[in-house]
Order: sequence, then C-alpha cells, then structure tokens
Amino acid sequence: MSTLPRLTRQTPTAPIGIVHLGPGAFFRAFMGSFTHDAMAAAGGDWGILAVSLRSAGPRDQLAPQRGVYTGVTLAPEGPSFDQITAISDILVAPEDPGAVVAAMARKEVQIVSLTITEKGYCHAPATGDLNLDHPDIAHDLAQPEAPRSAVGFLVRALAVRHAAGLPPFTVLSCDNLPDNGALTRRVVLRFAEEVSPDLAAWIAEEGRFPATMVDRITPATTPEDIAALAEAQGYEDLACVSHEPFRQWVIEDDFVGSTRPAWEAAGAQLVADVAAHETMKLRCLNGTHSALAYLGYLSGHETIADCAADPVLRQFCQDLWTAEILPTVAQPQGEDLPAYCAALMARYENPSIRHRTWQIAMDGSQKLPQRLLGTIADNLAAGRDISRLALAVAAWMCYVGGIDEAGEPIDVRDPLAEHLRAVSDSAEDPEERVRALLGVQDVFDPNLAENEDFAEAVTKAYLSLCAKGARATMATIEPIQA
Ligand code: CS2
Repeated sequence: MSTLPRLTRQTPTAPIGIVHLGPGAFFRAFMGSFTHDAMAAAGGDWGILAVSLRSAGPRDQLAPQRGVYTGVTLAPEGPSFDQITAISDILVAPEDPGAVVAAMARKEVQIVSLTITEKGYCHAPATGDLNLDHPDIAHDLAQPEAPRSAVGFLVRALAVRHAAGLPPFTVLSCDNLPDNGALTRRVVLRFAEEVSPDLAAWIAEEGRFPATMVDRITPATTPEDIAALAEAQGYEDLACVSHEPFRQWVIEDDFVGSTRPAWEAAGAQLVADVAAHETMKLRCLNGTHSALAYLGYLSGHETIADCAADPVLRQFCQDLWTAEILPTVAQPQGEDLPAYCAALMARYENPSIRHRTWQIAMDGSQKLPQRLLGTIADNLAAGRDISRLALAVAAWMCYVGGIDEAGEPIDVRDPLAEHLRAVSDSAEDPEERVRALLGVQDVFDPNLAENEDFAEAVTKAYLSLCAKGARATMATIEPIQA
C-alpha cells in the first residue's frame, strides 16, 4: 500500500457539455488533453462525462481523484507532467444504463464522442455494414432501453431527444477507422431503421457525424508508469497516462448548430475534409505499426522502439513507405509526405516509449482492411509491387496461428481469435492455410482474396516465414532506400 497522497482535483468541475464513451488511455492522452487545453485557452462549458461501457476500472481509478489525472509526456530527453481536469464526472454503463441514456439526452450535452476501438462499432470490417447478429446489437435491439453497445446507447439517447423535441447531439468518432464519421453514421442509421424509420429519417436529416483523424502514440499504462510518476511527483495517480509529445487532431468542422469547444485553440485542425489526412495517417502510421507489430513480434522484438533500432526492420519499414505505401497516398494540404514518414521513424525510435508489439498486434482482424489491405488493392490496380505488404499479411497469418518462431504459444487477442485459430488449424499444409485464411470474409473482401497475384504473394511470403523466420525473410529483400 502506498503511503503517498492520492492525486485529487482541487479546482471546480466544468458543467458537462460532452459525454464520452470509452475513457481509456487513448482518450485521456488525446481528447481529454485537447479539451482541457481548449477550455483553459478559450473557456466554455465543455466538461466531460466519461462513460465506461464495460469495466468499472476507469471509474475506480478516476472517481476517487474527482476526475483529475496526470498526462505524462515521454520525450526522449525526459518526462514532463500535466494535470488534466476535463473530466467532470464518470459512470459505468452496465451498472445503470438508464442513467447513461438520461445523461446523453440532457439538452446541455451537445457532443457524444467515442474511443471504443475498431471492434466497438460492431461492423463487418471488410464491408462497414452493421453486424445485426453481433450479440450486443441483438441484445440492444431486443432491449433498447438498457443498451450495452455504443451504437445502442447512441440510438436510444437520440430517440429520447427526438421524443422530447430536442436537437440531436453531434457524434464524434475518434477511432482509427477510414471515414470514421460516415461509418458511425451508417451503423447508427442501420440500427435506428430497425427501431423506427421516422427516427432514422430524423437522424439522417438533423444528425452530424464529423470525421476525424486522431494521432498520439499512447501505450497501455503499466504499474511501472504509476510507480515512476509517484517517484517523480510525490503522489499516487492510478488514472495516469503516458504518451509521446506529438499529437495531431484533424476534425471535419460539421457540428450540430456549429457548436463545439474551441479545440483549434489547443492546436487541432478544423477542416472541410479529413479524408486525405486520414488516409495518410492510417496507411503510413498504422499500416507500418501493424506490419512491425507482427513481423517484429515474430522476430522477438518487444517494442516498436526495439524494431526501429534493428537495422533490418528499420530498412524494411522505410522501403515499405517508399515503394508500397506512399504511391497510394495523396499529399494532404500542409503536409510533406517524405518528411511525415521521417518524423514517424523518429517517433518510433523514441526510447522513452515502450509500445509493445503485442499491444499493437491486438484485434488485427479489425485493423488489417484499413491499414494494409486497401493499400494492397490500390497497388494491384496500378500494377505496383505488393511484396512487403503481403509479407506483413503473411506475418499476421503466422501470428493468429498462435505459435511463435520458438514454438511457444502466442496470446492472441482478437474478437475472431478462436475462429482464426480453427481455420488455421484445419489446414493440412501452409498453402492451404493461406487459402483458408484468405477465405475469412470479415477480414478479406472476396475481390481481393480471389486476386491470384495477391494470393501468390501472400503464399510466397508465408512459406518463407515458415522456412526462414521473419527477420531472415526481411533481410533477404533488396534494400531500396539508403
Ligand atoms: C496502434 C495505434 O495500437 C495500435 O494499433 O497502431 O494505437 C497507434 O499508436 C495510434 O493510432 C497512434 O496515433
């Protein structure tokens, strides 16, 4: 038991204007800190009601501290500390779903924001359609007044507002999905149609679902992080979050009644169209993150910084950008793509950030389409090289097979983990295993899976991974960029 005092808020809470679903580490490092800075710079009643959709953990960490937590900025030259006070209150949805709906339906709430991870949208990753058979969606359609899913909460609260003659809130997705605003709109409308066509028509007409590009590298908080903060600052903060110095938030400026915090006062970019920024970030950052996660894990690297320090993986990553990713990315206004990638490598190298390959490898079935497969489809259509991207996909196939290169089991975390393992185990030989995994339609669009060039490239890469291992396979690729 620590003898240090617990961090506790000393300042009054701001009135609640935002309900946020999914108050985990990324939210705290990102939207919490942007909103804190925006209120400090420009004021406004934008206190956040943080709602945990599953575990009581965030409440147990935050409530005794009255919502305040420390953002620890891990710069290569050393840490700095900020106390973030944007959270005004916190609820645990399963304890009282009705209270969450009531809070979302209050007229002072203008924005409901989401960091629920890819799988929280309950969609089929390959198509973007709401999965009506998802157990949480089936539950929420049967019992709409006591939802479990984010989609169920959004639609229920919008229905209550509609019935009360209030305007809808803006729904702000802050997850790493392509066109995250349109995707959220689509799953919400699909669910609403099942509830009432009138409600769906009202949401379609009046609702706003701006797209966002979100970026800040934020590893999961560890007990060591909490201990290091206690040592440095002399207090105990169980809700702290550690992150890199960099942050970038590009937001489509399309809010109900044009009402939102002055996030631009905190450095956010409010723009008319986020698409180019989003593609750049998802393909350049998240694409190489996932490639390094699978290939790095199989090579025995624990963190992204370890991958960036290994000349073989570093070269692979640089050439992946140059030959296979950048040719598919249009340069967004105000960005320089080669400089963007050079800056990414510097961010990956940051020795203060211990971002585990295992953490990034999680939920690959939900991440692969937007991070790697769209890039592959574009290259195939243009007749360009896909060998490195195919190697990353093959490494994911090895990873979800559940055994590493030393014959040890891998702790695969993925909503489809069991299914993927069963598909992998059912194959008689490696070629058949690749074909069988390409047949998983939640991940692979059939048009891509049936492309012979793609299937061949993945098979060749997979056979090499089986024969030589990940690092030796990457080492045999002819380097492009010095
Ligand atoms: C990572 C992202 O865990 C992952 O899959 O690729 O969380 C990544 O760190 C962020 O998108 C960076 O903004």
